[in-house]
Amino acid sequence: MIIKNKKVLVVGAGKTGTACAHFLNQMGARVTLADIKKDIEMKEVLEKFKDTPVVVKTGGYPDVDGSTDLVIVSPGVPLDVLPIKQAHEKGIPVWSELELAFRMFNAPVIAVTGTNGKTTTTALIGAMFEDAGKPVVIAGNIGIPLIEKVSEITSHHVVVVEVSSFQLECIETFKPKMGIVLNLTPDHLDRHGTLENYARAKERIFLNQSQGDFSILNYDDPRVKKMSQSTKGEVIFFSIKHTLEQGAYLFENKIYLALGDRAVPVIDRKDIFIKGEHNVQNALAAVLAGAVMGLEIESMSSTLKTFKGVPHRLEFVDEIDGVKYINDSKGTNPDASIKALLAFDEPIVLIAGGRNKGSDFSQFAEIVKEKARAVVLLGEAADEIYSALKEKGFYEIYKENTLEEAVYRAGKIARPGEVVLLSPACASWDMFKSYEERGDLFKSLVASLRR
Ligand code: UMA
Repeated sequence: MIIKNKKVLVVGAGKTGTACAHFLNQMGARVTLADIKKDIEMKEVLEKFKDTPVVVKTGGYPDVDGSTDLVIVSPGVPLDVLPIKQAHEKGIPVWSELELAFRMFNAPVIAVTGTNGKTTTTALIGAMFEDAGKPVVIAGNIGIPLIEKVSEITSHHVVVVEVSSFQLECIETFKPKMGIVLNLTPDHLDRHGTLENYARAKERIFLNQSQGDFSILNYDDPRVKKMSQSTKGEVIFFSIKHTLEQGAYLFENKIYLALGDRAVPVIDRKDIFIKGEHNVQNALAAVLAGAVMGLEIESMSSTLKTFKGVPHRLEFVDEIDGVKYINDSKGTNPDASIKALLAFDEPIVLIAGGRNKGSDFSQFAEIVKEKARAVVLLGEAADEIYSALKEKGFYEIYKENTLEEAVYRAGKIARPGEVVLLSPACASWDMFKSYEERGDLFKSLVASLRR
């Protein structure tokens, strides 16, 4: 589609929407950027576009009539909002930013999705390419809209992009050279309704794949394994539990790569810098992706020894009076926080709670009982988590109103040799703009405990 002079409505004016509006305006489109937020909350956006032809509509959306050529929907905007419905009725294309960006460059894409681990895996694959001296662009749900990067991409680049179920819902031609699905556990059910719908959205990563493309799947996750039936790409599995004839697997605590007719060792599990079983899984997927795309084993193994992970994901903050403080603000669903809890041998004082995205907390409560000595709860879901914990017979629970109070409380309770872990099992949106804002505040509160 030629963008010049097209009338485009961009719905949602967060990171994605503003980046799309900026890009489309530069391409000569006639852009309206709309958001439900009122003027007062949109000062920055209004300021950014004030001297441009982009029309910023606040406090709601304009009607989509027959003169609109294209609607771009931000990932956080549900698809039942009026302008999207109107566009569908009139046969006007509705794309995610991922679809728009994909149409703007010509380079192979490695797309990573899954419920948990996708940010770490995306960053890890990106680091492997960087360390090997190959031109790479890293973007997507990781926090940098891909559209912001398209001008940098040449045909020599590899584009590593983290994609969410929300972004995949509105693709049309998006066709990654390599699609990776790491795992699938309940998340975003408030938006997708059922786990089946959520899985279907994730599976769209393979929608346009054909011969010559690769579908990398987790052999140990039955829902993900089953996706092998719905892709036309070449399926390659990774597994932590099974020795595979082809693919990447863990055997006697070593990562092996079996491509073609021989299996070669890549790295000892203990030498991988980022800890936890879930990170072995992420490493398996990354090694497989890198090897298929031509990276040397030695180079990937050296990256695995040095890659420090991503901020807000099991991020070490400080050790004060023998207590380690860990920021896992990216633990925005029970499964992610279970993985965080399991990554420690020390007793844990857990800070949890926030906005529940439709998850059930019973399994989370079981693991909390096993791994935590005390829990400090906050946010909208505090009562729900409280009940789930009590049901499992866990009573060492404190409730606080703010993150500040929660951190001070945790600092008081924690004994030398213990870990204070912020891993909320919930989204941040009841109290913060993003999990990044929540994690950053946690880090500065921990710093203030030192003073
Ligand atoms: N808005 C509306 N109408 C609505 C809902 C929201 O107008 O019905 C407006 C809000 O008022 C706000 C804007 O939309 O101004 C926010 O848009 P957005 O929620 O799509 O957020 P962005 O800032 O564009 O960030 C998005 C991703 N956010 C979500 O998917 C919720 C970011 O992923 C991503 O990093 C960024 O694009 C760049 O690609 C965050 C995330 O939480 C990290 N993702 C989920 C996850 O990882 O589990 C999917």
